[in-house]
Amino acid sequence: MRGVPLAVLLALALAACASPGTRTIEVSMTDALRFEPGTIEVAPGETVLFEVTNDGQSVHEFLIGDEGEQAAFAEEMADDGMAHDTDAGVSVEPGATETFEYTFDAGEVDLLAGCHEPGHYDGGMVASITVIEGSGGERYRLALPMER
Ligand SMILES: [Cu+2]
Repeated sequence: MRGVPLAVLLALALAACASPGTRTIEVSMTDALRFEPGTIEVAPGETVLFEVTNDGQSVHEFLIGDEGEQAAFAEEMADDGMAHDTDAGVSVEPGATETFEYTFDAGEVDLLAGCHEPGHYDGGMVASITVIEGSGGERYRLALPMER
């Protein structure tokens, strides 16, 4: 370590800590009323960048919530017929891609992602999201590059 300025060591240590290693998950939505992938596993407390692409001809949405929240989304859609634009997800025009970040709380289990365009959710346009200890491990490897 002699001859290496302390400031350089500190900078390296900070750089290592500053990398949150946010995982990106690509999701495709189709007019077959399906999400691909249909099941997603995340770690407690993990922040995921969702990259949601609409591969269909009609508008689709990707909204994260438990069963009660999905019911509320459906009700809102029935009330005003407006596509949603919330922290819980995105509404995506045909052929477009939207991104959003979502952090999964440690206490959340058995979440769903649903599309609430008329008839889509009931038609099976729902994906399951499971918060599992030990999944999404990449972020820990990425966050600790100096331990190799
Ligand atoms: Cu849809």
